[in-house]
Amino acid sequence: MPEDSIEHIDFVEINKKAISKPLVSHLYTADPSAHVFNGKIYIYPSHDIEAGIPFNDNGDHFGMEDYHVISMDTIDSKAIDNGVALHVKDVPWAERQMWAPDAAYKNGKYYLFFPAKRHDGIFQIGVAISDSPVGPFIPEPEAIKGSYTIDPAVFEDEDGNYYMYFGGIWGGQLQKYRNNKYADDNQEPLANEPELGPIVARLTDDLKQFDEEPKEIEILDENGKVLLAGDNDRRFFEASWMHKYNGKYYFSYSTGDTHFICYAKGDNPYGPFTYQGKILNPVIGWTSHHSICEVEGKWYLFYHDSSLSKGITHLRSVKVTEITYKEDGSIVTINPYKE
Ligand code: FUB
Repeated sequence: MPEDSIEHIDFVEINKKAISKPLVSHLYTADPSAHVFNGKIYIYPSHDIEAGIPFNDNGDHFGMEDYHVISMDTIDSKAIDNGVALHVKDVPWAERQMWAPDAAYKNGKYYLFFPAKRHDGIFQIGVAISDSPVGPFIPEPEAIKGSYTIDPAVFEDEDGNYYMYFGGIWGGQLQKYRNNKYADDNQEPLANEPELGPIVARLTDDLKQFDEEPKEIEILDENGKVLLAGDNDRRFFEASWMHKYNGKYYFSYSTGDTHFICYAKGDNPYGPFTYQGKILNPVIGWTSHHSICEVEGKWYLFYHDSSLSKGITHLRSVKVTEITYKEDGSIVTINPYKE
């Protein structure tokens, strides 16, 4: 929902209608990446703060400085805040804006992947490592070579390969890149041109680097054509996520300025993916961001909204609700507030 409409919202009413409550309310959390490690649920969110920077289309008001990992024994149990897992002051290459992270587990180690702005204002993606799923995480001294833009999501395929999906337009800077190269003159494509797709790269065995040149992903419409940049209700904006269901690859993402979480399906981790529909209708707040995670045989959507902060775009709260698949593998669209 656009920021200019919040004055007209009755937050007491909307919170009564909300299908789920914030998992934690003593701090603001957003962009939840959920995983089950050793039978327990771990959520890797952004930690929203009031940085005192006015709203703008570059997202400068999202001035986050650290990460806290949230854990839950079961989907219904209390969510525990495990304290600071990584702070920007401990990341040599990063200066500010610790945006949406993700995590992965391999060979006894936990890996936290996170975007941040370098000292020159350009986003890159870094990795930090821990023996514990809740950190503290020790950052690598440099960002991942060849990484750019925001919102890393790391997917472990059944064959043991790990892939990172990333990218986001506007404040996420993806419009400045073509073929993995930055140029200040580059802009968003025109409305009748193909969209800028999300980016994917397989990770090296130690999960510290890309193992290949990142590739742009194609999201196709029902006629097999790449979605157009002007197709704002369906085109990729940010917040990549990948999960596998019944042998198919489900790539999901946010449409940004139209505030939907949508998904597209494919037969391999690189796509192409064919657009299928909406998973989540707009939430209170400008951004929408999610992850999809299987917990004890049921599938859940972790998402956020700004209902607790009464609509303040950059003060969000992580929530969870169950996903329903139809027999044909499609996902039933979720309304975050009951009619
Ligand atoms: O949290 C900052 C940014 O807002 C994320 O990186 C985007 O996905 C959006 O949720």
